[in-house]
Amino acid sequence: MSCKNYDSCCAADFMPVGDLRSIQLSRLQNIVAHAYKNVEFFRKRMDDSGIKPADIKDLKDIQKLPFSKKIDLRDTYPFGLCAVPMSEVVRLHASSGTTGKPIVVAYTKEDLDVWAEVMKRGLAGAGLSRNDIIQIAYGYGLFTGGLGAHCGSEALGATVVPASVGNTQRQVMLMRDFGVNGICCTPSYFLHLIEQANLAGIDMRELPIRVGIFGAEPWSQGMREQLEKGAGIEAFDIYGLSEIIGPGVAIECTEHQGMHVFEDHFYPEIIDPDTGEVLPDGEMGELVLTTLSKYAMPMIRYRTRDLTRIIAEPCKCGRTIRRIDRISARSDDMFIIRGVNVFPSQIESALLTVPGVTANYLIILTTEKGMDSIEVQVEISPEAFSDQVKDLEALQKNISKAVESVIGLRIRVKLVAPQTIARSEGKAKRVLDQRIKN
Ligand code: DLL
Repeated sequence: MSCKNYDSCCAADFMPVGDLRSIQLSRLQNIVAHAYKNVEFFRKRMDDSGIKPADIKDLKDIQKLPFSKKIDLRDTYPFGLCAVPMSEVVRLHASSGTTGKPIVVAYTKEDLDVWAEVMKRGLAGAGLSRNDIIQIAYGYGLFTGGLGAHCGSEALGATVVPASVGNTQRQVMLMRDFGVNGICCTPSYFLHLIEQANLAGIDMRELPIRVGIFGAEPWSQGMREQLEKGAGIEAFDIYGLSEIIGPGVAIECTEHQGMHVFEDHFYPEIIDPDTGEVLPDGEMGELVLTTLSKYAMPMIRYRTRDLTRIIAEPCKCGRTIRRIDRISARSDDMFIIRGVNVFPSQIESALLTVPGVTANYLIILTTEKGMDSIEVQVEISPEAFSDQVKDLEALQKNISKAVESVIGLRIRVKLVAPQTIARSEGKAKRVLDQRIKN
């Protein structure tokens, strides 16, 4: 076992696979019975599919259960999927999404304990402990990022700095003055923090910070390199979604070969997004999650829209819980341009292969002469700036070539000065779609 922090990790991460599968099965049977008994929506869906809780005899039987989707949460807004009386609900969170009403998620006291436990296991696996000071720079409020990371860090026994988002200069000051060792925030916000520190004459590489827990949005390997180099830290990818619990569904260990899913609480499947067919481990598809131990609002076979694959091979760290690969994209983020399907994450990966390009970029889609057109605005690092037009033109050409080789489309590249593109404090907005819709 090569986990450097085993003592503070939960043994559940390392339990024999057979034991894990039997825990999963008994929890699945319980949660399905609970959802069937207490939520009309699940009862009706299961009745319509001709399946009863007693039909779940094996983990494979999960495949008999119908899927649930975001629209189901919208249609039952706000509390239609609650499986316990409100007197048992101690917290609500909500995710705004892009349109209409938010989706609401509810937690019992025990649900919050599970959430804190998985976050604690994740932070411990990333090498943090009670001896560390952790700054939480995810937003606090209805968004699950802030409080999720907060309660997990407290459960770990670390010293928590509940900074929330914003007031970037002050965040840098707190990091320096308190001697913060770990930070939890979106990767795009951390990039902004590094920049602001540099502007204030502070080199983050000289601060005690050593671990970053980054998630809530897709980020590429190139982005990881920029964050690790810029701040002298080790960056960990953390995944989660409000509907399932919030952050802490899966997180990388120090091997950085995918994110371990806390499978004793969240059961992962990968399906073909078009047919709904369950795909074998290793194949790319849409992640479907079932909460095995969340009682206020259980979620059964929830289609996340996130595209990834399950990595079932044993991890060098010794954890027996399986991993998912980096979320390569969210199917909703895909845009179609001149008939080609493009994900913003593909563009980010290509951009960051070009030296001198920063991870501050914006994709602008417009209609020109009745045709879709794509422009990528990119900030280049101050060192890459040149007063020689030919240097800048060459850089522009390299970027354009790198992106074209990945997406197969010619794009226009506009180099913009540092600090031109709006920074976000939460999830970065990467695409501005100004196309004329027919
Ligand atoms: O973003 C929960 C969270 C907070 C996760 C902090 C990690 C850290 P939602 O606002 O409901 O919840 O958004 C969930 O964000 O379905 C993914 O599309 C995306 N997402 C979350 N983590 C990652 C990640 C929080 N590590 C949606 N990589 C999910 C890529 C991510 N996408």
